[in-house]
Amino acid sequence: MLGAVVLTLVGGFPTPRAAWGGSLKGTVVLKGTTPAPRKLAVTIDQYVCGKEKNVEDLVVSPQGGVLNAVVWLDNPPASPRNDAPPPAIAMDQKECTFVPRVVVVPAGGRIDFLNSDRLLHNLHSTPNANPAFNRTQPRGRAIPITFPHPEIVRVSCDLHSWMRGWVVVAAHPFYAVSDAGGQFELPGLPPGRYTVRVWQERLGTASSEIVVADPGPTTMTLEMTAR
Ligand SMILES: [Cu+2]
Repeated sequence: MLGAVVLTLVGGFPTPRAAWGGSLKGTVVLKGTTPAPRKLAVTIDQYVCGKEKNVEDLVVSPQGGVLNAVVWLDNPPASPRNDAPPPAIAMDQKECTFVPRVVVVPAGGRIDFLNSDRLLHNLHSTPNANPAFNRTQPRGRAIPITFPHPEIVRVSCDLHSWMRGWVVVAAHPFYAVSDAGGQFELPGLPPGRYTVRVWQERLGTASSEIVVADPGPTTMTLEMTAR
């Protein structure tokens, strides 16, 4: 996970970078004491899964940066129409872990769920707005699933209780996932005042107001609190 790049969603929507020169760069940080990392013992399928797993529902850098937080604008600028089909995005299962753990897909876009492990997984989710799925998945079988509606969808495997993945279905192009340093970037913004929202699976949500200037980049820190 360390060294992961900032993931910024542009595919499937018009590339906003071409439209406006403003940019919002920021860091998601955990305020206060970082909870100690947790491990859990693995009792089945150790030959693939290993003997223990790190519980990665909250990964914080030594500087307090939060990995895998999803940041978006509550009041996005209007973006030009784009008829290109949304790209396919993959979420793999490796050593009994969803990789990447958090992905953003535009509404109407598709995730190809993969299984690189030499054992059976099961892909299970009961979203609210999107269709539910519960599929057994042998090694090498790709399962494409389309997500029509904006929502945060939790994905799990019934065979390996610790496995957790998140599909964030985006309503517009201005979403980003924070990297291992907690950093994110939302490019292609016109100047203006925005409400920036952040969600992290264990920390919940927070929001903050920011005025984006042109030329940029404008920088901000989004603080989250352990609970
Ligand atoms: Cu599994």
